[in-house]
Amino acid sequence: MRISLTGRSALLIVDVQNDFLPGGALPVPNGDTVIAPLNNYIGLFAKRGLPVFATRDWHPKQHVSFRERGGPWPPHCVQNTRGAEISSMLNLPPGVRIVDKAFSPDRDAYSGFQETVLSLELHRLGVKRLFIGGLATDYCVKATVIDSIDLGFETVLLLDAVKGVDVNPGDSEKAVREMILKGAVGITLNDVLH
Ligand code: VGL
Ligand code: ZN
Repeated sequence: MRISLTGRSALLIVDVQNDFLPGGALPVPNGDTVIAPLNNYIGLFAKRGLPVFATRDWHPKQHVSFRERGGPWPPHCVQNTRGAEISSMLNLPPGVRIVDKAFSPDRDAYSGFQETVLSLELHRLGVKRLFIGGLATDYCVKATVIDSIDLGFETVLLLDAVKGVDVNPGDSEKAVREMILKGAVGITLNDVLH
């Protein structure tokens, strides 16, 4: 599937934070394998002067999604901790726009669009085609891709730059199928015409 990097394209990197990487509080198995491919995509976008966004899961202490409050997850990505920092291995370009999400103590938000200015900023920049990669395929990537499609963006899923948690075996594959069925275009780096 060949796809063009048009002047109205943007890259969105979802939650590549220390806590979701090996050694973190909620590690995605082999989550670090998304970093090299994402750096390749960042290079393509940066060279063209196209916008790059990065979301952060940005929870207050004692967030509703944490086990101590009956949620499904161990504490992770607590605001202003090292675990919440975006990996320093990611070569974010100057001018990267950071979007924090899931900051309300009593609500979770898997999508980067939920309660953020992301769609407003994308529209302001004239973005029509959104390329999405990062962590985790079966949670925040999936929710972000679905919202992106519902908001009318041509939504491109970076199959070589996503990894899932797979709480149940097969969750990530199932999530990819759902995103494609919904209208996402699944590609790898070789498919990008530039
Ligand atoms: C995520 C679990 C909990 C994600 C965030 O970024 O996919 N997963 N919080
Ligand atoms: Zn979270």
